[in-house]
Amino acid sequence: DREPGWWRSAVVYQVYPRSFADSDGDGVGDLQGIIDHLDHIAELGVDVVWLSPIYRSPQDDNGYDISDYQDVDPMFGTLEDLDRLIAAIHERGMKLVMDLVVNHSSDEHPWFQESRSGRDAAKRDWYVWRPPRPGHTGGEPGAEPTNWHSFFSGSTWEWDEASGEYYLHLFSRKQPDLNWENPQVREAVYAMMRWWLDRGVDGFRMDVINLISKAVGPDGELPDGPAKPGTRYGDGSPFYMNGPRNHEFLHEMHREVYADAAILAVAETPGVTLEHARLFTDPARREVDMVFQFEHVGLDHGPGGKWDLQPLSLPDLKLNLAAWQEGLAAGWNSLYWNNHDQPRVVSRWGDDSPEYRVASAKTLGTVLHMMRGTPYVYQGEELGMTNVGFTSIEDYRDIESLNHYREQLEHGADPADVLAGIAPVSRDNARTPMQWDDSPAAGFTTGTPWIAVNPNHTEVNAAAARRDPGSVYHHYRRLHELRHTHDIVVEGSFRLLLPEHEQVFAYTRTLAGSPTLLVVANMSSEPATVTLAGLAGPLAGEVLLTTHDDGAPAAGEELTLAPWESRVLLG
Ligand code: ISL
Repeated sequence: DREPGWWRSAVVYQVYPRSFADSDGDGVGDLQGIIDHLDHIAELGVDVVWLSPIYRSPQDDNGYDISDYQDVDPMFGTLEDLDRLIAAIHERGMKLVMDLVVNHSSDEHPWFQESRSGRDAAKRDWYVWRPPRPGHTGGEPGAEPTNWHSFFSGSTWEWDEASGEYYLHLFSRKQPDLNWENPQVREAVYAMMRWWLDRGVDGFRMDVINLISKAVGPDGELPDGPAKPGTRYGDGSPFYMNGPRNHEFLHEMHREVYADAAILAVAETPGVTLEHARLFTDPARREVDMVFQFEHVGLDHGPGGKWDLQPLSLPDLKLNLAAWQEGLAAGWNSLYWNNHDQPRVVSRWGDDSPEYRVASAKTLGTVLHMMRGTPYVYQGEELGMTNVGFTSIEDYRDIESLNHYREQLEHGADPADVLAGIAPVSRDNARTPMQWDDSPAAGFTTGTPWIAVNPNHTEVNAAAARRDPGSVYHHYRRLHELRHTHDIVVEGSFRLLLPEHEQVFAYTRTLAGSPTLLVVANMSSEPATVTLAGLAGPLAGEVLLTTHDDGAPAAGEELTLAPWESRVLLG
């Protein structure tokens, strides 16, 4: 019952199972917890649930290190629980997208166990093994085959004393990269994907799928990258991002797995350019339906990268999103502020003070959801959940934050400075437990949560939000309703207005045979006045959605907005 292109009018809700709902009191979320709370998701009016990994895993990177692709980790439940979840999702008219993590596996996967057993092992070539740098002894600093810096700090190469070679891991040493050059690897992945489709899932979110093709030379050589400031490593990304055979591999996957299945295939693609995104998503090329691009979530990174967060320039954000709206006008965008890797948007680009938290969360939602593409809502975003504000390294759980802290201290950095860099951006901001109610563990668990609950759950929680018609939750519900009732929200062409304005994000959507849709949003904590030339009609049109019921009327082409006020108008 999947029509081709069904995802164009869909809204996706991401569940991070570990932090969503714990049904058995062990402090970790599980599949039964998701089943118990499915009505919260269904009543929000979303169409698709995307589940972060629930597969068997040593949990070095919270499940993004998989040791069995065809089983559920006991921490989350059983395959039978998953079958019940799939059925419960389908019963409510929703679909299920699974995370697909095949750039790497766990080092505890039987494939890797076999591969590391010796240089002549049958599966040796399923992973990326290389000898030490010529003239060096394996295991000594500087002997790594390339100078690449891992996403999770340190080298991307781990020395394996027993078999006398290094293996590649772009992420943690417990996440060895699979060798996509080997056709047996690709066939094993495709077979596994077909098995999941037969089990009833409706799509895949493909983890770092634009890192699978490494720029391997004719003799297997991999080049050094340019030096990375502040580390003793180099940037290897030119040799593994959007690599030489990336499109070929995705085209092959499409042909071998889902050519006729009308699934949702969304590629997570850090470092993707608009040019590559066009190729990945061009329907004629038969690769994937849409990509997650990372340019907009990199705009506030300073010279020191993500740990050096800077204030956002609104004109930069508008220009960037407009470039993607226009650049993929013939294709399709995914739209997101949040996921399990990003800090909470209301703290990052909104105003999480008691005065403006609700209005800024709503306005951020409006600006994103009225664009062209498929919106993704991350659990808790619909409540306006905020960053957690941890002050001690003991509070953190995320391997990326912990490794960065350790690496910086080794380089002599001041611990307080490093902590200050981590706090606003750590992935753990997204991973504190879902706030269901105002009870001590926020209704997430009857036990001790694996990571601390945000203390503001006494105010910010689902029970309170569902009772309050003025909540972020009900605003998101209306945004989803607009997408489902107005073709122009799905298909209309996008045009940015007032690109230089420092406070206001405004744009139109137009569609033949429809009045113009106008979005005008004050993205600041000060009042703002704008003149929208030629738009007096839409400004005086029907109000489809607003954050402030008592907003000032437009005076011709001029409008004054309260702090964080936004309006969606049709006229
Ligand atoms: O989180 C990031 C920056 O803080 C990204 O660089 C992130 O590591 C990158 O987008 C890849 O993310 C995905 O693959 C990782 C996993 O840790 C992330 O949770 C996942 O979303 C490795 O599987």
